[in-house]
Amino acid sequence: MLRDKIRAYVALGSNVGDRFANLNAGEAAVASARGIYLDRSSPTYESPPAGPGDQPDFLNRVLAIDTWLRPRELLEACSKIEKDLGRARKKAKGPRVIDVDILLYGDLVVDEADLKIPHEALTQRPFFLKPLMDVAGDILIPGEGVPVSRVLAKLAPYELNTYEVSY
Ligand code: PH2
Ligand code: MG
Ligand code: MG
Repeated sequence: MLRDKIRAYVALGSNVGDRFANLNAGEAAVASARGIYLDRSSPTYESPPAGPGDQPDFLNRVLAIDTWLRPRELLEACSKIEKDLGRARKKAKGPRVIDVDILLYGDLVVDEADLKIPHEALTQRPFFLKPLMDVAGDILIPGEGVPVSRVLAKLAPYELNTYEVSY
């Protein structure tokens, strides 16, 4: 049976090598993956590392996709793209050539050991929320019932340190 397509949002991150080229390669790989249609791509943002601070600044971008893949199939597709682009699994939250994270999958909420949707850090990370707003508008975050703008406003008293860049 044919499956419906689901609107999902995927975040790209890189802080090793030619970060901008790495995001472009990640985006191209997402666009050409089976079962994924790339609809929109956000501007690119630069920010200091969240988590361990002894690593270079990151570039991040968010992609709006339509996908016929189920959540776990999408996760596998993201991991495959990371592997194909030379990502080595090392330190948690450490430096990486490319990170491909599922932020949202329709209005689905998944809370499993190896798969959390929405992304477990979505509401703490301006480098996810700002580009998400760019491609999704002010959508409600599934499970939270709160619009992206409200979450960003709560983070605003702190230095957001997340700036749009172009190379
Ligand atoms: N990803 C991490 C850890 N820290 N910091 C920024 N600024 N951007 C990221 O994408 C990022 C991070 C682990 O995935
Ligand atoms: Mg990540
Ligand atoms: Mg990841």
